Amino acid sequence: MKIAVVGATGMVGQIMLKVLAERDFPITDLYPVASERSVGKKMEFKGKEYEVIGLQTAVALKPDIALFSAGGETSLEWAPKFAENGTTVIDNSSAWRMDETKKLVIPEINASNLTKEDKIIANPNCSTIQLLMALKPLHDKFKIKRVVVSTYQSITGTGVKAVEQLENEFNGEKGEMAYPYPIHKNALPHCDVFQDNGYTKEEMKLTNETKKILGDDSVLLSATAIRIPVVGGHSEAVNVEFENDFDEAEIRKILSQFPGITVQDNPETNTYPMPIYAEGKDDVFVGRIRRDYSQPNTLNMWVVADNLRKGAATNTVQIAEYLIENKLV
Ligand code: 2RA
Repeated sequence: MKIAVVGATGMVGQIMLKVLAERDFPITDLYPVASERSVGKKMEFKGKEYEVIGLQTAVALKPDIALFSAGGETSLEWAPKFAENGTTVIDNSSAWRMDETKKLVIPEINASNLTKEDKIIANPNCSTIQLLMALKPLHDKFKIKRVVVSTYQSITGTGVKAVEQLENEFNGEKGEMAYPYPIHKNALPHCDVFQDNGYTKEEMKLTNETKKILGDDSVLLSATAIRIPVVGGHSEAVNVEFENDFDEAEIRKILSQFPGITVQDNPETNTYPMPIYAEGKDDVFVGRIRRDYSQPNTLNMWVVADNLRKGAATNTVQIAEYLIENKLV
């Protein structure tokens, strides 16, 4: 397979290359693609040296699949150019997620909807992916009525500048600010930009993408997205009300049996998911599973995942693997 990685020099792009190598993805030709200022840079992949190329050059090479993590503007302009040239694009930006002609895919949930005609496929937002991995199997069994979720998001979701801001603040040094306030010893109720309705774009992504992936506009969701000074992954406190009552043991069994989920849940041994241990792994970790006794048919749980892996790079690569396995490219 001829594979382009667009945004290859970025944080997610680098993790995509790492995941491609780890999973021994069937690559005959690799095209690391980045902005003009990075063209000509050298990078190593599986012991071989590659030169970064520009977008126009990459389109002309007609890769079979292009894995994008280069921001919404680049995706809006260049994904169609790749697609018109026969390349299947899997995009990590928010550019195509709510486009009704594009599919929003978590392989364990809805990859079976994909066809050869899907030439631009959207990867959901990181906080959506881990949430839906936990919600989907429960929705199928108990029908979700309403979700209230608070996220505790890693600074790696913002990018390198945020990681550098935390390091500088930890070391008592001045530096460029990724956030309007210090992040060291702090929590910012502010991920992405505020909308007119008082919610941030990050919070509305959870609301809108959840409905699209479940294919059910009746599902209600209210989110608060918080940035905290951790690097290993995103954590989410999830309160979910079902149309129907449930049995806790059955909840655990359903989650344990869902591919890509690991249940870590035993208060007697202080067993629960934490970002420090989720980092570098591809599973979504679920714990603190307990009935919400304040209202009927309602459950609390805690969901943690590496936002750069299952939340972005690994989910993208898994979609590409599905396309190959099902001869859709
Ligand atoms: C964040 N989910 O964490 C967003 C973008 N990666 O900032």
